[in-house]
Amino acid sequence: MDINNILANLEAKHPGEKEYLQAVKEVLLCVEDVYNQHPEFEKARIIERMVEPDRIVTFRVTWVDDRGEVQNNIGYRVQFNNAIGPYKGGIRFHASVNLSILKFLGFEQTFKNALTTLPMGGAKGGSDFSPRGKSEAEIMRFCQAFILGLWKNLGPDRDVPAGDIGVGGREVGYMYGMYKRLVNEHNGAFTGKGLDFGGSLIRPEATGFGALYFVQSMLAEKGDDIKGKTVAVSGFGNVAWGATLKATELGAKVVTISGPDGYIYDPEGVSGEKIDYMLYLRATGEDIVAPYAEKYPEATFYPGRKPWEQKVDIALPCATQNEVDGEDARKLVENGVEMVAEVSNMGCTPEAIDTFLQSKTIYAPGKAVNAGGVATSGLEMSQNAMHLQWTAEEVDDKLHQIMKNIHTQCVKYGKEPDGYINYMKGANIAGFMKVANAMMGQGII
Ligand code: 2IT
Repeated sequence: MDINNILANLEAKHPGEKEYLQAVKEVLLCVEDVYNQHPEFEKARIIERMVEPDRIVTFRVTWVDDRGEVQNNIGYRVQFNNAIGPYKGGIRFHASVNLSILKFLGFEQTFKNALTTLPMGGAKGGSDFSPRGKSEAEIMRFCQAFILGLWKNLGPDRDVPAGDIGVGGREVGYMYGMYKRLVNEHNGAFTGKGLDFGGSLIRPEATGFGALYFVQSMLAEKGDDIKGKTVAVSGFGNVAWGATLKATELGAKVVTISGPDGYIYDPEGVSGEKIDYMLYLRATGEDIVAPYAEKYPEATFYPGRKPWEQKVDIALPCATQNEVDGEDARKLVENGVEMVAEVSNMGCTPEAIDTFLQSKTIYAPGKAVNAGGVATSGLEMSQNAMHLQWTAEEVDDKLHQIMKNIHTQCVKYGKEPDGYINYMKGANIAGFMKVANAMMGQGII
């Protein structure tokens, strides 16, 4: 495989799609060696077929705001790859959403979903709609208008969306409600639904819980334990909440959370009612964390800064892509961070990852660490298909097993001769091999 040639061709076809090209480059660099050991892959042009989405749906979303004014947004669904199962992946509502971001997310999702071992292909969707400051009624009307543009492409065996940034249980409920009305079927074509209409127990917690199970495995691999560790978390949404909840339950101390306005340092730890307060902060819809330091005076608010300047044992980026850059990584390493587990998708820039790998700091990528979210979505699909509901313990046990298994796959493909585990390489190779083999088995299509 000539990586430079493939990337140059992609760049010429999709100029300026920097997040997408970044995600593709990372995977290609990791799988180059195994790919070259399989001439049949090259013959079938597996890489060229895998880096291009199967299909992209783009649509106008028109809705009326509370002042009676007509608003227009763009909606997208990137159906990336369905070699392993129906298209599956979240919907993101954020002002920054564009095709490059959704293509990178759909590409990553394909390998992540393969790692879960459940039958799910990869997809991602969303809109440049910003939920910040919108009323409940505006959110509902937007969700309904979004589904009007997308519903024909969805279905439990076709494409199953869920939440992501800006889309939680409330938005999934509104979207699924409109979808159900249009197809006249209660078929579970969304995951992350409310518990009263087909949702799975533990799905809200799953991304954060799964991430901490993965961190436990990483620590156990080096004969260590999470008890007493200090943890820096970024973000304050659903993922940061679940991670903080489980880290605290396991005996670690989470000392930071963050928002677009800056970060909070709480030396006493974000625990107990403070974890619930994150949910309250999120529900205000203002997208700021500053009020935490007013409510809890032991905490300090650092406006416009990121938590990676604090000395901690474990760093858990839980906010968004490229939130840890080279300089942040250098600060973390200088302060002796023991491990960095990305819970956000592609949370670290390539420069940050290089800094971790060169200093032999343990680093694991989002597609492994955060796979518990979509894995539990897969479990929700199973429950819907069987028309039953598992207990929280059943779902949590399965999630635990899945995360352990992903860790084992990463070690299998990522262990280097000196014993250092390159989790990025391990996750990318394991995910790639499964997707490649599934595509090979289904012919040239
Ligand atoms: O990035 C992700 O894996 C998600 N936003 C969850 C996707 C899903 O289908 O549950």
